[in-house]
Amino acid sequence: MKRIKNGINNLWKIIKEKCKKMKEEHAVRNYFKNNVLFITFVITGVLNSTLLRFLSMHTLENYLSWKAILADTAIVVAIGSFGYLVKPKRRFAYYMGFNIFLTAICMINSVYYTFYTSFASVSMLSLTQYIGDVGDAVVENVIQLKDLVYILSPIAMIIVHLKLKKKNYYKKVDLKSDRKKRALSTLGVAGLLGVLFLITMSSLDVSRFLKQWNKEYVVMRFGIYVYQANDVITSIQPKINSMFGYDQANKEFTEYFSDIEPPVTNEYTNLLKGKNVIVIHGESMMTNAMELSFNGQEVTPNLNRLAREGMFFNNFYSQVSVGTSSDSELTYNTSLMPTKSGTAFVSYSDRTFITTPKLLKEQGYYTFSMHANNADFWNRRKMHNSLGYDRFYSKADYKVEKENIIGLGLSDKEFFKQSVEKMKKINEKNEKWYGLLIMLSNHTPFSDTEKYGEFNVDITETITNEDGTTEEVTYPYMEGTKLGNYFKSLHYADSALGEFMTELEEAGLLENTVFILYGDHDARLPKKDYNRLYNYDMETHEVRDKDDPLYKEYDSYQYELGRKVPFIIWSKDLIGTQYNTTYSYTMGMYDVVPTLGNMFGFYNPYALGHDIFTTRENNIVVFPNGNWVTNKVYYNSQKEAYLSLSDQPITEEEIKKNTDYTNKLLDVSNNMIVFDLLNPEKNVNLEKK
Ligand code: GP9
Ligand code: MN
Repeated sequence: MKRIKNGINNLWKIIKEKCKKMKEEHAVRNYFKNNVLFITFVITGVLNSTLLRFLSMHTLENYLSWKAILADTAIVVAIGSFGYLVKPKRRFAYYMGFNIFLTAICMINSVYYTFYTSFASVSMLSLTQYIGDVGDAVVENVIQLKDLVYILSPIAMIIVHLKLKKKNYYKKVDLKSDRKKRALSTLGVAGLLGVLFLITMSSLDVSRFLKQWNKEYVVMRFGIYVYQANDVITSIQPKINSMFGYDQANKEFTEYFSDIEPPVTNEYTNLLKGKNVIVIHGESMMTNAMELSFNGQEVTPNLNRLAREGMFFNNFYSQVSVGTSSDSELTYNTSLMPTKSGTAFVSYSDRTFITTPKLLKEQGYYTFSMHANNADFWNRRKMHNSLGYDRFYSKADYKVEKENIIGLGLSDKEFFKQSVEKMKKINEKNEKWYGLLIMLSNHTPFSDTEKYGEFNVDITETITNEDGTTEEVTYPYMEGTKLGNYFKSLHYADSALGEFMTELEEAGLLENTVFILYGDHDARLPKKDYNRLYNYDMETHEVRDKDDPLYKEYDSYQYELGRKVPFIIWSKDLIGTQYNTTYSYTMGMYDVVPTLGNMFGFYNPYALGHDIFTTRENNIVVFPNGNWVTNKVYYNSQKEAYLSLSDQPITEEEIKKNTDYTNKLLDVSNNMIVFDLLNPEKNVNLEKK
């Protein structure tokens, strides 16, 4: 301890002496005097990046985000340090070149942000031809004043340069110290700033940086320069991934599909052919919440009604990876699994996909998708085009007023209301249509509780006193927990769904229409909250604690199996028929394409899932992490352990067979996307089945 104290004292002494010496030698003043060009370069570069953030994202979080300034400074100082290696005569050219480059990054992103409320990506360069007719942000003038302000930076550089030239600065400047030393010490400062930045990074920062799709967040925390450099790397990576191993991948792909049986007909074949379709992407909707009531009030009365009146698949799993919502959309539309690295929506949006909208278009359908969030979120602007939607209605197509915002953006109630108006027009113009509506309000962290409306997640009872008077007593239950807030949020989303159904009915849009709903993924809620939920004793109004013999642990298996999401097919014509029932087959998102294909009369020969009415009890659902589940067993590949789900015996052979099947399927799926194997121009062996 004493040693450390002494050490600190010594260090402090050295710093003090150094400072004193510097003061005597006017070191700071001299440094500024001798490095005017470099300093101008750094200040203008950092200022431009900061201006871009401030003029684009108007949130307090952004204004206060100092991390981005740190990262920008580190980058600009690092670039600037190499300027010292350049001969003084050429030094201005070096700094000016980079200044123009950095200014261009800011300007392009500024214009891009005005159009798309997001930041530019080199992978989007091919899309610039559509800039005029995106219809997403109707802007009278492409370039606005705020996009031009960045030009002040090169102007400042030129002015400074001319002044320095006049003073003969370039002839004097290098006499004092040698170039290499200056370059190295400046690079050292950049490195130090970089390290300082790295240690302030949170795990959320790291994960968002690696995924790169939440562009606003990355720019807010890392600054535009780091964002753009990372963007170049993530845009190139898929190209590198697809450079090696094509032949092997194609061979395995051909073999895999030569073993697949052609579809067979059953009592569901063509059952829904020719009907209009409304698909609801139910953000974070989970099946287990459908079974719950608080104080006699169901969490999801409308979902439950749809489930009661339609075809309800209550053993249905989403199969997402890090791409969450987008992975769900991918698998729902294509019957392919998420990619092993990156996300298909962001890294592989230019690949060829065989999709439900494309196949329905062959039957004369008009296809559209609607989502009131920013179109670039998850790269949907590009990807929904690749998936075959004729039109993607995004945030810019909706009136988003402040009082209608919940969580990430426009509230579901308002989203549905405005969507119905658009759908009425679509219905007038098109004989048959298919539309996907992506919900938004029920999104983590479920903290906008005051906007969800009243839903009591504690237990309230009316008790009668001895004197005959009554009073209401509330027992603490789920109030204040994340799961409790989730129920409130879900109850809101459910009521939005209810209002939507009423609006559709009033608009006559439910006639000859099939209503399909899927939960996109689970809500990633804490296990401890489930333990509280399932260990509440309604008699004693106590939550059993862990030591209680009646305490039932919600273990990791239950948690994983509890991540089921609803899948419902509802149509007025199905109510009361033999089809109007609950199906408990183990089913995954990748089974939707073949199952709907059978019912609507289309066929995707490269689907990885199955028609559930053909496989029935014999289905298997694989997960991107290598886990899998059947009606009999759930297998966890990380633990290499399983949980039996029936009384039937499970053999080692069976486990191995299913694990091999899972690994093969994941490989083939990944290769199909990475090597673009469904693109007839790239895969000559591709024969239309
Ligand atoms: C964003 C929304 C949410 O537009 O779909 O995406 P998620 O965070 O669930 O992947
Ligand atoms: Mn989602």
